Amino acid sequence: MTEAAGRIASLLRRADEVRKAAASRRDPGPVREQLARLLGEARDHLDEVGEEDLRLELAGAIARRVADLDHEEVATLLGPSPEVAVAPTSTDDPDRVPPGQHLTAGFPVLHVGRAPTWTAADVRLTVTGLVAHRLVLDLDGLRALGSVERTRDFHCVTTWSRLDNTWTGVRVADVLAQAQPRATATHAVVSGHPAYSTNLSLEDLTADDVLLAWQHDGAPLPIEHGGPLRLVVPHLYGWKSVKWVTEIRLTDRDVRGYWEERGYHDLGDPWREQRFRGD
Ligand SMILES: Nc1nc2c(c(=O)[nH]1)N[C@H]1C(S)=C(S)[C@@H](COP(=O)(O)O)O[C@H]1N2
Ligand SMILES: [Mo]
Repeated sequence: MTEAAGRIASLLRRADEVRKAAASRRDPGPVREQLARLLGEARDHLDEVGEEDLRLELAGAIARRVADLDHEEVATLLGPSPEVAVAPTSTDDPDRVPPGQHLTAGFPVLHVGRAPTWTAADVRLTVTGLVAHRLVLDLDGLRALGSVERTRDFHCVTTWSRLDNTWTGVRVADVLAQAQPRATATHAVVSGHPAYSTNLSLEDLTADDVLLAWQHDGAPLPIEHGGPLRLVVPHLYGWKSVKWVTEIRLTDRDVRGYWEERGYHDLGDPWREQRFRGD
């Protein structure tokens, strides 16, 4: 290994140690600054790495940590939602918590940009792309398609999981049955306010517990958690569960969304710890 590569590797090791020690801190601000500095320094040495494969590998290792830092910054800014009931923080069933996750009693609020000030009357969901019937549905139109309840755990890639969330809403499968996907449709891009999006396979999107939800734990979905209407995809990491959802677009290929563009995994299965591309 070249000198520069060795230097980068040791900066990344230090960054990982700093990050581990930070988990118990109350004020993560200074730790984030320290991490950003270490990662910035590591990046500064990249051009000195002569061998291309090694340079790319190190660039990827740095980029993953930067993406994680960005994501966490958004999370910490908003803090847990106070109005939501306390969730269990322990379970007898070790198989219920995916690898690398810990349980949280609260419900952290996590999003890029600002929450909208929508009421139920503002909900418009467009279902478009490779469908026989393009749909524009308001909340009443969605409710008319049938309402179901599913109690599921929620896993965010920033390592918190919240157990026993009861969601009420319409199954995406039932909405798509109205739109009639064309035979060529294999994936979807789901978009939400203000400029958020994510990619999903049609198979993931039409699972029985994937809902467009308007209630959480028996109460109207709070705006900070994506109310009046959000997507819930319990079997994948939380970034797939688009809040303030506005559009489902069916495609014949996998088109990356907001976090996938920034290095997160295209699939995002918490049980296989698919956090970043290549995991
Ligand atoms: N519109 C929108 N939806 C979003 C996000 C976002 O930034 N914007 N963040 C995602 C991420 S990373 C997570 S973990 C969950 C968090 O949902 P919560 O705030 O209800 O906990 O929302 C997801 N949906
Ligand atoms: Mo997340």
